[in-house]
Amino acid sequence: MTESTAGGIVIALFLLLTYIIFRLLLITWDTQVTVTREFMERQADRLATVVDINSTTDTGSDCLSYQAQVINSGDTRVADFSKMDVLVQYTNSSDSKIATRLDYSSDWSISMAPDQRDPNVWNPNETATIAFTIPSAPKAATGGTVLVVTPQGIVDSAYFSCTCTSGDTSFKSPAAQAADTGGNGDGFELDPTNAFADGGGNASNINGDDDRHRYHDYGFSIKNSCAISGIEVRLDWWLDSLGGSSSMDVELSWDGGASWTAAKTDTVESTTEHTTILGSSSDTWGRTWTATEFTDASFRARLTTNGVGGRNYFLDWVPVKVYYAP
Ligand SMILES: [Ca+2]
Ligand SMILES: [Ca+2]
Ligand SMILES: [Ca+2]
Repeated sequence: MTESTAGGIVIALFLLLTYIIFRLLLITWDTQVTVTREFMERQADRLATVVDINSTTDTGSDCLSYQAQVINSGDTRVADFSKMDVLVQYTNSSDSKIATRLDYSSDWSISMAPDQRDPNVWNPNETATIAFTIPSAPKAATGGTVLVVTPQGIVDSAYFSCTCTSGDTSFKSPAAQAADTGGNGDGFELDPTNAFADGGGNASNINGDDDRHRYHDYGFSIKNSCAISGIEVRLDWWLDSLGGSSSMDVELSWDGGASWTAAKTDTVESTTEHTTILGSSSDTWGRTWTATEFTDASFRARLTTNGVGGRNYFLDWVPVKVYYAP
């Protein structure tokens, strides 16, 4: 090998090494640039993303369902809602602190209206309705905080509460019944479920002096932020004949039949159906009630047919109306 050949090989190796190093630097530089550009784009997206919760409302009588009106006031559209987070925190009616992430589709959903541009995509300036359901009702007269987090990590929060507006349940029919002790122990033994509706046949208590019968499962749904201002029980009933000593009592229970109010009595006797309303919009039957005492598990109405002489008692309907106010 001549000296000049050896020199050429050294130079060639040097050039090859220089090229390899240069390529490696270039690749690293490209990667850095790409990473930096992606980061800058994400930051720009972030800065361009703004959501504002305009309002929240409760949409059910059970204080579990709410809606938040949220405007996309930034420049970024949101298409993948599964990457959004909706979180709530509040104190529930058992005094437990709840802080939880709600699951997309099962616990919350989103809809845009109007949604003319890109259906099912939340475009800038579109207002979305986020409907969410919380796992338990907030403590009476309190609310909670809902946080909406976009896929870019932008957060807005708002207060939600379950507010009571004055009203009444209208007369609700029972959907369950059972004979109670008293008299000969069989209550309205014939067709007791006929008292679930106005008309459509009647329940009968034959030779039924002093029998008792429970009606319940009225299906009330009263917000737990409401106070109870009155209770009415309607009786549509009559007798087989007048004796001057027959009447019908109603008592109410708030704990599934363990405890009862004092009785109210209809002393009107008739041999054709007559309607009496016991209680009133401002009569709470001698106690202070909570909304939860009207659930099917708790609320009961008990009828007693008072009399002598072996009267037959006929009952068409026994609905109950509850009045409530904030
Ligand atoms: Ca009977
Ligand atoms: Ca009737
Ligand atoms: Ca009936």
